[in-house]
Amino acid sequence: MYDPVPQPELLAAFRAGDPRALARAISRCESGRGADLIRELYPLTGRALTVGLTGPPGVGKSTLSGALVAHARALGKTVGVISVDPSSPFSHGALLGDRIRLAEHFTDPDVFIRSMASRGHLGGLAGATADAVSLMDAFGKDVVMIETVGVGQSEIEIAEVADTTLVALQPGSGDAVQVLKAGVLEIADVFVVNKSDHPMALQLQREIRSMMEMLTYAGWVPALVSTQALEGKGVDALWDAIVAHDAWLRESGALQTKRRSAFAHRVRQLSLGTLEGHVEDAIDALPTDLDPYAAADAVLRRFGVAGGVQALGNVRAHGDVRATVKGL
Ligand SMILES: Nc1nc2c(ncn2[C@@H]2O[C@H](COP(=O)(O)OP(=O)(O)OP(=O)(O)O)[C@@H](O)[C@H]2O)c(=O)[nH]1
Ligand SMILES: [Mg+2]
Repeated sequence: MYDPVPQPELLAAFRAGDPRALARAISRCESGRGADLIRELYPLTGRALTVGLTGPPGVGKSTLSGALVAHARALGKTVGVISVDPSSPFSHGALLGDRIRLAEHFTDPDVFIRSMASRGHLGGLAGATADAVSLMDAFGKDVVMIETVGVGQSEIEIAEVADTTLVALQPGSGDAVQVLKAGVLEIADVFVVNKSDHPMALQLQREIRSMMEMLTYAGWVPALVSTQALEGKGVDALWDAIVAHDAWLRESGALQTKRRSAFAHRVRQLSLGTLEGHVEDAIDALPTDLDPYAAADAVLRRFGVAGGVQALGNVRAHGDVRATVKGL
């Protein structure tokens, strides 16, 4: 996409609070040309309350987002909403649905809503989405919410993007079991039982409590809130739980640790994403007569990894491949 606005003009408009500049900045990051913008604006980040909201399809995430936006606006806070669609960049149905559910906020200049696809960007969810969060934060939004559909990696990754992660579940759907399977239990700072008007709502609450009993929590114990997003019921309690978690993060010092880990995750995703491309190129260029280890050595030598595959082998023996990745 041709984007004719030069960087200095874009930055000036961004700093002047022009929402079109924010939109354009996000697009630039989405198309992989955002490094210079992020470099300029990164010092302005770190102030927003960032809230990730994940859960299975149809649980009511967008309705909840809408209700939370209304709540935050009533408190005088400016809000950014990022709706991530991990399935496909062309899922207009979902976007249309979100448009309807968030419709009342589209005309509010203090609410900025953006849908984006998580696939096809350098760094995955943590790449494009984290850039968008940074931009909304730098733009001065008090609250930034990120909605992702809970299918696989993206719902786990949201915990690396947001300070506070909400996991929404709905009664009568076997959601609790799904959550256990997918490893989502560990990322929830707040469990939201939405559709509390459903007859199985209490049952789901009990299931979540007994799942939580299987874990030992060192610091924060996840809050459990039930909501009826359509009616806005329980949204005040949900907001209070978000604020309580944020306060705990700040008071306990966990915020710093969490942000450092989020930063590392982002850098790792960006560099590994780039490296992967280079590795593919190097593999394409290999002679055909090498065994796999010699070939990998040749590839690794191109990136200056002393010791080649042997280095990885040593670490693998210690059962920690990640350490090698970190040590690269
Ligand atoms: N009964 C009941 N229905 C609700 C409630 N909250 C949301 N819904 C309905 O549930 C359906 C799905 O809501 P969405 O907000 O689109 O759910 P979502 O999780 O964003 O869905 P995807 O983005 O497609 O994964 C809609 O028809 C909502 O009207 C609630 O508290 N009670
Ligand atoms: Mg939705």
